[in-house]
Amino acid sequence: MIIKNPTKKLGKTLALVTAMSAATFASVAQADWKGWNIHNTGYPVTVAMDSFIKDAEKVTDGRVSGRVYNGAVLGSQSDAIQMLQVGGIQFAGFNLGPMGDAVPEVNVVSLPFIFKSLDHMHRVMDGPVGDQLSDAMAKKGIISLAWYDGGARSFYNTSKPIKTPADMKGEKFRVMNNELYVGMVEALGGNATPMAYSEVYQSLKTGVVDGAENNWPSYDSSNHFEVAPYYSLTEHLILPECLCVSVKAWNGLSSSDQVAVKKAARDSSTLQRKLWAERDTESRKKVLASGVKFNEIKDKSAFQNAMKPVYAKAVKDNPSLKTFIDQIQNTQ
Ligand code: BDP
Repeated sequence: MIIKNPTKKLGKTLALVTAMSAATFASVAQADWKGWNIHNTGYPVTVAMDSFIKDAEKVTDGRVSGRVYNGAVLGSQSDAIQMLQVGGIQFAGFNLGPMGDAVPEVNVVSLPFIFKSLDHMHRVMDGPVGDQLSDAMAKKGIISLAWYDGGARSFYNTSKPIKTPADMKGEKFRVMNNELYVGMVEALGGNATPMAYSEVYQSLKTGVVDGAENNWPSYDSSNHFEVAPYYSLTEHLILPECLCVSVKAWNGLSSSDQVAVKKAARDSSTLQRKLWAERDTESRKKVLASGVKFNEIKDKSAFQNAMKPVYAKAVKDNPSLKTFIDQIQNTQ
């Protein structure tokens, strides 16, 4: 579901947080951090988040401690973004895709084909653009401590390879919660349904949707490959992920603890990127060996050209994106 009225939704979340037990708040005062994570045990983000919170405890002599709640048991990603903003949870590993509603500047990373490669994304996010996006997030209550990898996302579906945009006609694809992705799929000729990650497997299986899009590790770990065995290498999105902390939790730390916790976050990012590269290869091998029908798209220009109206609309809706687009395109 796209959140049409963020203020109303935020009110609901605030009520939810207020309703949380007093015990929760008492423990938060002792810096007992609750971490939201959408993935399961062993996934690169999960391992890195666990390593971060353990390190944070060590380097702050226990002034920060906590645990990561896997599998989105604390709520959907959109709910978690709002919980982080109001301090209902203290840290999270987020894909930046659904962050556009809360922090419009971040939508620049959701523009299809904006990054030329994973290395290019690293150079951008580890440079001034990444810093400016962090500043924009901080203004909305979210401190981004480090950028994690999320690979390249491609389309997959149940019945046929997507060789050109024409193959998307009549197909319904699940997208993450961001209107920009609805525009992206429609510009390619398909139909789009925003949906929580946890609902996608069943929806593919029962035909509620015909396809979805994701990177190799998530295509593998979600078992979507079992029900949607055609994977077409569009690589239309290279989405960074972030290790984020709520402003409330962050402001509760002394400045020396902030420095130490930030270092723990950066170290976890080094670990995550290494694990990501390994997992990307492993997952690809695994799903291909299990019979996934792989369609490599040598020339992606038809997909890229179809994105012009998506860029135009994004800039019209949010003129500040123009400078970010130029900066990213000018980053070698
Ligand atoms: C995965 C991301 C996760 C997203 C998920 C999705 O790591 O954060 O929520 O895709 O498609 O690759 O919803």
